[in-house]
Amino acid sequence: MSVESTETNPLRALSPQDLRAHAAEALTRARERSVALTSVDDEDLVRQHSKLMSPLVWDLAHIGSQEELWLVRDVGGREALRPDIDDIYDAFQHARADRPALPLLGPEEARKYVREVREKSFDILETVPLQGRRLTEDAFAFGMITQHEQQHDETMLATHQLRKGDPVLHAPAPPSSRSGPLPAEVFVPGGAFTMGTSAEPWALDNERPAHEVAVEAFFIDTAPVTCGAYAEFLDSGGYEDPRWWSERGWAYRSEHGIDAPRFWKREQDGWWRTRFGVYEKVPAAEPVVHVSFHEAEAYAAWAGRRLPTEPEWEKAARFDPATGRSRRFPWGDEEPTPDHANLGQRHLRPAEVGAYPAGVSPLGVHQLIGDVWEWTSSGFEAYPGFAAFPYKEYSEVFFGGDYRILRGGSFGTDAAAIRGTFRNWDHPIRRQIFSGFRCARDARPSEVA
Ligand code: AVJ
Ligand code: FE
Repeated sequence: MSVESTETNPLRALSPQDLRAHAAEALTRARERSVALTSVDDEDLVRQHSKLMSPLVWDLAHIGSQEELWLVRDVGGREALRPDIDDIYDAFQHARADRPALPLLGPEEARKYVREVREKSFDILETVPLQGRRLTEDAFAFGMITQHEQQHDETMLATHQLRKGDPVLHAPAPPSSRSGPLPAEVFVPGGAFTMGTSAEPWALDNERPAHEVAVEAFFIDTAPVTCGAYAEFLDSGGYEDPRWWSERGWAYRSEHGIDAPRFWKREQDGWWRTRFGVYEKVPAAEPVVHVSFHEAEAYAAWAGRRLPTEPEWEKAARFDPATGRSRRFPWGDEEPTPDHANLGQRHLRPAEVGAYPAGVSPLGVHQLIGDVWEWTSSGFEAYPGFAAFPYKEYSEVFFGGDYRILRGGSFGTDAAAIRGTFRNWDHPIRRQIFSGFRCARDARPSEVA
């Protein structure tokens, strides 16, 4: 089987002018979102809403700082605007919990700083040659910085979810199910497939290179595990029974008094949750969100199943049995549209299972992209042939650490920051992120045929 063809590189078809326009548009969309997420009272901007998160005003200036570093100084070769604040906004220098105590730029200063950096970036984007240097080939650095801003926008959205008080974010409800009843699981044939990418222009270093991976035949859930199914686990005493939990998971649950997904509360008439300041009944048909890896793993054990490995998840999402090729997205090679997936904070919640029939994979798996990040059982490791680019601190320093891979993006992930190959990772105890999961199981010999 051949590895992916470079014909699928969608930016190679653009003229240099169109490529510049495309990058400018992506940067602008990210900035509109950052502005929306930071259009809150100054007090809300500088406060630390949770020890797990930075003050929003840190994220904002950090977005500008990374952009200054890569687009203004490196790509543009221009002089530093604010070399004095490099340290404050270096995520490796200060843990989130310590960031409020730093001499941060104030709200107006931070807004002015990111505006000034952006003006210079646009100036550079207009004139810098988009060839001859790997950083600017396919406008990669502009894509990388767009994704960085969108990733912090998702982080800021998680901060909003932790914020107490009346709602400040508003969005229409996502579509309801547009499918009939779905089969519980989908069969994925065994054999090699192409994992990762060498052709995707804005793929980050950890997604590269494309390589063959063999996977045994398995079954994967057609859709993410719903709140309704998860509530059955809860209501049958699943959180009180160590049988379902790993040793670490049980210790974590016991030490932290974890007794339901984050933001859930048991009322007389069932489960309720707080969602961006709204208190509401938990919707049974929606994918469960705000669970840790340990909780996902315990649910899977209770259900007599397991979490998918990272290669299994990617094969379910990308493998086309008709051609043997791996697609960019489950639905094909086209960029996501609102019909394909619940992405980009267009809605402030996951959509019901069955809401995106246009986004289904060739094998029939639903909602792999959008709605909720999906925990896999895999740790974060380099692909064979990995090379850090353009800096070790994006991926390489995290390889082999205490992380689990999450795939597919959530309702809070922008289309610019997700694709079939995109890899996210976090500590197995994390659940303030928009994390859910689906289950898998080995195929029995009699089922392989
Ligand atoms: C890839 C989502 C784990 O948000 O910590 C942002 C992305 N890296 N700034 C994160 C990132 C540097 C990263 N994740
Ligand atoms: Fe960052």
